Order: sequence, then C-alpha cells, then structure tokens
Amino acid sequence: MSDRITVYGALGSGSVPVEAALTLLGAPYDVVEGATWEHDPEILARVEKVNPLKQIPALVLPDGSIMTESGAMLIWLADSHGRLGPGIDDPVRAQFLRWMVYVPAAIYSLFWVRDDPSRLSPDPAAGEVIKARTAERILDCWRMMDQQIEPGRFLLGDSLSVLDLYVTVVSRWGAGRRRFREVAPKMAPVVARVDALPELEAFWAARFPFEAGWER
Ligand SMILES: N[C@@H](CCC(=O)N[C@@H](CS)C(=O)NCC(=O)O)C(=O)O
Repeated sequence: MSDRITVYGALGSGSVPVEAALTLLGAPYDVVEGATWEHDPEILARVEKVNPLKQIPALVLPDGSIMTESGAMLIWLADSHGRLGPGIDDPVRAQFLRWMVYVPAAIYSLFWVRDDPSRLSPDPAAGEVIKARTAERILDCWRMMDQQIEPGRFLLGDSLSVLDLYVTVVSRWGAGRRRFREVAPKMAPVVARVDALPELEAFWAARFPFEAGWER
C-alpha cells in the first residue's frame, strides 16, 4: 500500500494550509486540481466523487478512506506526526482546539455564500449587501479572536502550529490582509512571519503566490 495522500485542492484555496502542513511534515502527497468555483463540469464531477458537497479540500488517505474538513485534516496531521500542534496533554491544547474549530465555523463557512451570493438571493443588489455584510462579519470574527489570543512568535506561543498555517491562508481571503492587519494587530506579525518562513518560500510561490496587490 502506498503511503501517499491525495489532496483534491487548488491554488489559494482551503487546501493550501493542508498542503503547507504536508510539506513541512515531509509527508508524501499528490495534488488533484479541483477549483470547484470555476463551475467546470469535469472538475465538479471529479471532486463530487470524493466529496458529495463538491468542496475542496478533500483527502484520499493511504488506506483509501476519504477525509473532508480542513480543520480536521490539520489537527489529524499534527496529531499523527506529533509535530505542528500541541499534544493531547499540552496546556495549550484546549486553546488549539478552540481556534482550530473557530476558523472554519465562524469564518471559512461564510465563503460558501460570499463566493456566490445568489445561493441566498437571486437579487444582484441583495448579493452586494450579502458580500459587504459577510466581509464585515469576517473582520469582526478576526477582531474577536485577536482580542482573546496572546501570541508569542506564533499564535499559540513560540512553536509553529497548523493553526498558524490556517490563519495565514484564510486571512488572505475576503477583505484581504491589509484589513486583517487593522483588526488583528496581535496576529498580524505572526502571519507575516509565516509568509516569510524560508522552508515555505517555494511552497507559497507555487500554491499562493504573493503577486502584486496581494494584500489588497
Ligand atoms: N468546511 C469545509 C469548507 C470547504 C470549502 O468551502 N471549500 C471551498 C474552496 S476554498 C469550495 O470548495 N467551495 C465550493 C462550494 O462550496 O461550492 C472545509 O473546512 O474544508
């Protein structure tokens, strides 16, 4: 049996923190491109085979089983490698789990409607309102997280964890990193540090490049 993981993912998407974790862990993986939001029937059919919600990331694990949910993937990768996250008895474990669930529950889930507001209303004017209000809600969620976290070099202290990878990627979506910096002044230097990690330089260039205007 191969020990490789197959990642259904796409540039700049929710698969990127998972791919970053696999890269740092040195775990072998292959990417199947699956930019679901492009509405390409071939891509959608491909992704639907592994995730009936037609969402990425989705993993096919070495035993053939399927895993969805980016937060769960990141926690599982950290736990199964004993790296990139606090162990079960670590005093910061509770906060780790708290924020690893908060990011997808409070923030990432809003992108289901932001990516296509007609999912909630066919009225284009209502769509604009939905976009603006969800952008504000996302910024509020980052602000509330920032007020309740005491980062060191990284979000949970001085060790890099999958939470850092998660927040670094998700904070580039929506209103973008410039607004994130304003509402999350304690987390901002941490994500800048993760952007600049030498061990991820080639990875970011390939999977979420810092192109002109990337901070918006
Ligand atoms: N709860 C899922 C959300 C995944 C998700 O929303 N993925 C986006 C791409 S970043 C997607 O595939 N969207 C297409 C859609 O929802 O139709 C997770 O955390 O992995």
